[in-house]
Amino acid sequence: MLQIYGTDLSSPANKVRFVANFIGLKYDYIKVNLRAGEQQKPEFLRLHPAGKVPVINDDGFIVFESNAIIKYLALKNNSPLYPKDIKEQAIVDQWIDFGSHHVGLAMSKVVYNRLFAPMRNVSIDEQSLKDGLAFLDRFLPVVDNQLGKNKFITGNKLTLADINLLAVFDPAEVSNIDLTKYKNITQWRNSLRKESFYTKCHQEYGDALAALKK
Ligand SMILES: N[C@@H](CCC(=O)N[C@@H](CS)C(=O)NCC(=O)O)C(=O)O
Repeated sequence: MLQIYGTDLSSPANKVRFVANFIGLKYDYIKVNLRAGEQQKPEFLRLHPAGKVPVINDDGFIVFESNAIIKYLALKNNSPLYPKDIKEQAIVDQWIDFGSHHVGLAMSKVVYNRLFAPMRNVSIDEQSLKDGLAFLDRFLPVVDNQLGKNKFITGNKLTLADINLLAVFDPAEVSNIDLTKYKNITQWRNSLRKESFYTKCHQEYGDALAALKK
């Protein structure tokens, strides 16, 4: 059976579970305790040489990097989440890359400094936080504008580009990032977060954080 290695506070790992749930795949979810350093154990480094989640093991076929994994799962299962037409696929790739390399990178600077650094008693990098917030101010209107044109990010069909961004935005509230001023993002996000592919993982990202603090 498909194995997904992840952890509840990892947006890239949750993204893989959202996609697997959407497609309707059966899988074992194997939690890797990053705080305990399990990702650096030799057996895990055999799956991911840099010791990161997510990784999948699909009957002996190992893949890491969440975007590579979700494309593999969608293609293998003939899912409309990743269209086969090369032009449609290029547009989905375009928004996946924009979502990860621009919005995701900006989010991660803020999330790291406001959520993970305090959790680990590590000092905050004020410049990195400032950069992250400035990039969000620049890129979020682009996403909001795009979502004002269509129901989903690339058109009228849900694709991997939406699920990628949904995962990227997941830690917004717990990191004090106000998305409510972006009306289209908020509407799109609220409706996707009601879907079972999402609620099978959590009601919201804050659940995973609350569970950790228990
Ligand atoms: N670009 C990677 C990001 C993977 C990543 O950074 N994972 C983090 C958790 S969100 C991790 O495993 N960190 C553990 C470590 O670096 O030791 C992806 O999309 O899969």
